[in-house]
Amino acid sequence: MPFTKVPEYSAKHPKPADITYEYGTAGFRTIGENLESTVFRVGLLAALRSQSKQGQVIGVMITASHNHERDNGVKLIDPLGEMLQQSWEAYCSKLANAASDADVQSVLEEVARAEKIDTSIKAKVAYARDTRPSGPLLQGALEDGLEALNVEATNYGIISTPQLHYIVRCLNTAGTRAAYGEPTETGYNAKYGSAYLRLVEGKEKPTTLHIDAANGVGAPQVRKLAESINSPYFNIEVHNHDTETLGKLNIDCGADYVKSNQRQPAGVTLIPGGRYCSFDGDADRIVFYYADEAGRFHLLDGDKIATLVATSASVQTAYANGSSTSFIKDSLKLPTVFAKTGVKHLHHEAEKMAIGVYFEANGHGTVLFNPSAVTALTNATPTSPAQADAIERLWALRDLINESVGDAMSDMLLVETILICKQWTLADWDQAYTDLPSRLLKVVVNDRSVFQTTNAEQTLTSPAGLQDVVDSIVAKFPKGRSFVRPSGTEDAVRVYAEAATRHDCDQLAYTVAGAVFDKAGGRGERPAEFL
Ligand code: G16
Repeated sequence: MPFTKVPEYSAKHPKPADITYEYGTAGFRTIGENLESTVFRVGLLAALRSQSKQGQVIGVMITASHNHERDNGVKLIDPLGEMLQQSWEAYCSKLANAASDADVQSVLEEVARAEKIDTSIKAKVAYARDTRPSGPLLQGALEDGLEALNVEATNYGIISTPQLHYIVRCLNTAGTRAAYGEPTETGYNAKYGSAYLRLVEGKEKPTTLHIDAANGVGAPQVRKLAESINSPYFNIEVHNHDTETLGKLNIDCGADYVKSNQRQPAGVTLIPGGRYCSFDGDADRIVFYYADEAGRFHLLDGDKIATLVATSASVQTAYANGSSTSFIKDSLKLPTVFAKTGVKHLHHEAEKMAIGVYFEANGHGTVLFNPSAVTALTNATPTSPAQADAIERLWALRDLINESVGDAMSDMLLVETILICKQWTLADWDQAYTDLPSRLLKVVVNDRSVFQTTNAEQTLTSPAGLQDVVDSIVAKFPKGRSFVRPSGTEDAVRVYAEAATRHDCDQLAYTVAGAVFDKAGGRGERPAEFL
């Protein structure tokens, strides 16, 4: 029987009785030391997922990305490097919550039956982790899960999340017409670095790009990318690169900090005319920023990246600043659609477009070329040297983009390419439109599962009556917009607000957050009253 060894292995990684796990926005996320049983079980499920895909390689990434260092997480990556098919998320949650070691075996049997899995197929898994202190413990648990089901497993070490997505896609497409590249770190750097140079060489060289690496895995990885590119066209200085000292990851730095606080990270002094960007802890998000002559901070977030890149349709979430949506529709005259938060939702919408651009405001996104666009490019016959050059540049552009998932390093090279080709400074790019003032707050409540939403998460359907309260508050503010949704990566409810002025925006955000706290079981400190 394929699963007979499972209970014995499972006994080494007992599930804490009082915790219920849920596969959320980007897999399981919680305090690292509470995740051992879950990561072990994800290893088991990765094996079944691989068998259900006729032995293609499935990825397992251990990371909690932008979250605090004490947190950790784990997610599965499907064969083309995309997020796990959503119908399997329920299996993940069920397995993670199985009460006993025997139940773990029963759930596996149930999944194998439901999905008609041939368990004699050799399962293959590629795994990696970020720099978090709980990483080695969780990696050990994962390896036990893989061993229990005799999986052919490869450890890719400490790499960025998008690098593992890339590697999984490379492994499963090797030797086919869709071959994506060499499934190694070196192959990743060579692919993206050479595409970048093909696009920018011969143009004017950019000035230094200052990178805040959030004291995470992006620091060593972007340095390796720079060594591989080895050109004055990629001249970087890496800040917040301490991955050794405990307590530094994502603290007062990184893309999430910069976006949420709308200020530069600690450890970086902004000089007017300088060029800056921040990665998050696992290097799947990026935001840019600069200081103007008066020293004022200006943020170029995922919305701004989308408008820089968009030549075709785009996908946004409710967090997209209202000004960016108006700019895409009214000035670029491009269609834009809304999806729920989480790149897994945006990715699927973008797949429906010929060239689909999707970015979350937090800096997580990419560009997808669907098969019809690739066929058109393949069949295009140039009738002039200029057309031949344009086609060649489009191929290089496609090679520059990590289509499997949002990727800070690939996105950074994409933005640099566009800025170099247009000869734009960050301030030039920023001119396109002015963001409405916005604010994102967190409210801790007793039970965030009571928060249910519809309309791409912009409208609450539960708790009963709360949406009416939000609507009545919003109505008082010119250009006001606010929504409330439960986070899928943290134990909190998020409140987003934007309005015509900074004062109105903050008042709106804190009033809505206060109403959530009062009417839906707020815990701890009430969101500070805005005066
Ligand atoms: C993850 C997801 C993103 C999402 C973010 C916040 O980011 O990949 O798509 O926007 O969480 O999600 P939530 O508001 O549900 O907590 P990351 O960078 O942490 O992987």
